[in-house]
Amino acid sequence: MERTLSIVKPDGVKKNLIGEVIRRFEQKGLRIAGLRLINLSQTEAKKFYIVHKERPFYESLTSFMSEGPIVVMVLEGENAVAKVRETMGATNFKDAAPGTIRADFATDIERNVVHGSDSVKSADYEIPFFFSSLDLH
Ligand code: 3AN
Repeated sequence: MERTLSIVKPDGVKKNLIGEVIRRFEQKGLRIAGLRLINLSQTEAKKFYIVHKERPFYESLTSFMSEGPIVVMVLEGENAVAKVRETMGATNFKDAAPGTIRADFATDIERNVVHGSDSVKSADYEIPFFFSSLDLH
């Protein structure tokens, strides 16, 4: 059993895709262990994306992630990290496999609807960033 963090990003929330994203994860057999609708400040977004601090898109990415509400969720199941990444599709929607969330809904490499931890190690940082153990079921 594995846990991973996923986010419906501000563009996904604006496009009314919260339900669609959750439906796709549930269809893969993943269980929701925690779920919240929140607003991130850019300072918090910078902390969350600290691994990207040297990348040229760091400012722009963190500004985007704080432009509107996001849904943060913890998904649980066998191979949860890989299953979420598979369901999301490649970072660049142009490379994303047909039928993935990003292939179907992303419009931009940055505004790509959804986030998912890229490893168990990342999930171990990202889950407690948003959820205390009491919030997880
Ligand atoms: P993923 O979300 O697929 O794991 P990462 O971790 O490489 O991709 O990048 C984190 C986020 O940064 C992406 N989801 C996307 O919003 C943004 N991003 C990644 N690469 C670029 C890029 N070349 N230009 C602009 N934004 C990018």
